[in-house]
Amino acid sequence: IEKKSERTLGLIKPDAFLKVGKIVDAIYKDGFRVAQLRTLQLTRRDAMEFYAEHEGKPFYPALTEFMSSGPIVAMELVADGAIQKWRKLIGPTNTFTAQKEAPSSLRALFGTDGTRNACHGSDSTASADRELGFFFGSPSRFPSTARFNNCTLA
Ligand code: DGI
Repeated sequence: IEKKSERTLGLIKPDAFLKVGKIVDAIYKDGFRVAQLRTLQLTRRDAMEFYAEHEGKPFYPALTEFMSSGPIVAMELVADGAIQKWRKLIGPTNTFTAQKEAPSSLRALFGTDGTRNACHGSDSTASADRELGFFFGSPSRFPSTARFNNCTLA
C-alpha cells in the first residue's frame, strides 16, 4: 500500500536537548526529511497553550514546568506516513514502558521518566497542522535562537 507524503511536528524535549545530534542522525536513518528546524525555549504560558488538551490532568503542572525548563528543538519532519512513522520511532509515552517494549526507540534511549520522555510527536493530521503552526507559523511567536549558540551538543 502506497502511503501519502505527510508532515509532522517533532520535538526534542529539554531532557534530550544535548542528544540532538544522535536524534537527528536517527531521524535521517529512518528516511525522514527535516524541512524546518529551530531551537527555542518555551515560557510556562507557551507550554500550557501547547498542551492545553491536558489542562486539569494531574500531570499537567509537572509537564508544563518540564517543557519550559530549558531549550528544545522543534522540527518539521516529512515522510510517507510521517505521523505514525515518527511516533513509532519515538516509542511509548512512558520512558520505562519504552525501555521494556521498544528498547531501540528514542524515548527508551534518551528519556528520563514518565513526564520527561525526550521527544514529542503529533498524533493526527489536525494536531500536526496546529502544532506546526504553533512553532513555525508566521509571524513567529518565538524570539531569536542566538542565545543558545554556546550550548555543546553531544
Ligand atoms: O502523545 P504523547 O506525548 O505520547 O502522550 P500524551 O499526549 O498523552 O501526553 C503528553 C505528555 O504528557 C507525555 O509526553 C508525557 C506526559 N504524560 C502523559 N501521561 C502522563 C504523563 N506524565 C505523567 N507523569 N503521567 C502520565 O500519566
